[in-house]
Amino acid sequence: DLVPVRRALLSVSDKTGLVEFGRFLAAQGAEILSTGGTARALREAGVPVKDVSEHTGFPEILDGRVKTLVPQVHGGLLGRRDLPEHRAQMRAHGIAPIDLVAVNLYPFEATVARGAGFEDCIENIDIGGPAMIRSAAKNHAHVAVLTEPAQFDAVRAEIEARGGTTLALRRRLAAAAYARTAAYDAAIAAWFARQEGEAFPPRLVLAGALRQTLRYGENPHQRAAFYTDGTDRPGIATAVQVQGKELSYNNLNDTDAAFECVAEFDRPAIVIVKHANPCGVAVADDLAAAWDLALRCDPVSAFGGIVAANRPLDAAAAERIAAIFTEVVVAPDADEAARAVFAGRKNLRLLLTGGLPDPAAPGIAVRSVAGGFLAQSRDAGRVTEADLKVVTKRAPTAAEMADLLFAFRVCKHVKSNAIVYARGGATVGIGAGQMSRVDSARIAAWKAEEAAKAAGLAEPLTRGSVVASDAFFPFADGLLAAAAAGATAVIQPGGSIRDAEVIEAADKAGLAMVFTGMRHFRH
Ligand code: 93A
Repeated sequence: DLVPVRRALLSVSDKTGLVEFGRFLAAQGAEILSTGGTARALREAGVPVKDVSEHTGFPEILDGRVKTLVPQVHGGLLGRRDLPEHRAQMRAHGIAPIDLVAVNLYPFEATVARGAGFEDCIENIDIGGPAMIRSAAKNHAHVAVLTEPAQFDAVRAEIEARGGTTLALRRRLAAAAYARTAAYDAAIAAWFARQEGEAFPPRLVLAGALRQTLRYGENPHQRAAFYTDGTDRPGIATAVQVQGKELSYNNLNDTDAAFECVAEFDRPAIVIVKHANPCGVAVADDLAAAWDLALRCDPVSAFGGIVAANRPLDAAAAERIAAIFTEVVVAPDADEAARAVFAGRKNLRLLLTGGLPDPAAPGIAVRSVAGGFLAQSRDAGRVTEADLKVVTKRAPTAAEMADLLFAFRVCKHVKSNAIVYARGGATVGIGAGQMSRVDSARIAAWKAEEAAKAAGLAEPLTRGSVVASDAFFPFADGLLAAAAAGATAVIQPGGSIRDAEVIEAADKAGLAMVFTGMRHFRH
């Protein structure tokens, strides 16, 4: 299965390593065919090369749009050397076999990334290159195909050692080749969809680039990897890990949950996450104060948690955070003093992202189901005071109103059924992921009682709090459970057929209640 390289076709936009590789092939006695710019670069370096147009007897035409899209090239790549019939046809049509192809494509992705105009992007869609890559990869039984400069060395080493390419190497290269053309077309499709003004492409376009292979997935028997989507949206995908152990799948998932939540707030904010749910969220005048308030909500769960901040970390905040066992800290940045504090906690993973995710940014959320994918636009919904409708006799006070909006924004990041109690810019009880809304309300209140006992408080912090519900209360029971826990005001989407009943119960209990008209389910 060894294929010596008698004829090679080199056609590369990125000319890195080209001359060295070409010189090596020429020294092996290979005939080198090349397209315009590649041939020029080789010739200038003194590497013997033949223009593809000379080889095929057909000139490069249409501004280079047709350079290699000819039977002499594709026949030379696709013809089976093991079939006498193929060999006879190739001879009859003057088609010479090509044993190795090195192609890297017009830089479409880079052209888009530098903000080039429509026409420029279109011209940078490579047609001939992917065609050659796909032909050669299909015929990997006889042809080696290289798609990036990083592969030159391995191929060269094998030819030096064995006098040709092995089938095993050619198959590996073919797999990489199809991954490259698939990603290339996905990038083009995603760009086209954006040109058409679609925030949400009708067909799912995954143009992911591998960012990191992970040791395992949610559990040790699952394999996992982390891909970026090419949007460069600040967040986990742009994070630089400053210190600490390797990040796991669960770390990344939890860190994203914390960071996307903390980005919702304008004031200095801290979010602590466990198992993808916030267990403490607070805003305050500075991060250290926000940390103290966030931790108070559920200090037991916060142990071993993930902490996100929406401001560069300073020493005061870092010292507070480092005082308890924390798995990951993520923030836009950290000053020298804060970094020095974390440096003393060797196992703590510190991630700095250079920015915050934009909660209002369009994007796609994907999950898999048996045999398919579910895709939806991100939940970019944000309720403001202007959206609220007061439905009770009593309207919320200004202080209640601020906490209501805060609590509802937290709710968006808590798994449904979500109930969030808040007071003074901090969560004081969070009920997540229950199948019954009234259970979420009770669990949140019970956790607040436990936290109060542990802290030696006379009464739970839910006394005099407000409460947010991610979806409407289907019955009055959940609302009454919140009132029993001491909530004085309620925020919820409304829209239940029993709204009238729920409003009446709120009025009877002296609660103020507002409807958002927007639901924030999250599963
Ligand atoms: O314009 S193309 O789509 N048509 C072609 O026939 C063709 N053949 C090679 N692009 C084509 N290529 C691409 O040209 C290669 O993929 C490579 O990126 C580039 C190399 O051009 P040059 O050698 O002139 O720099």
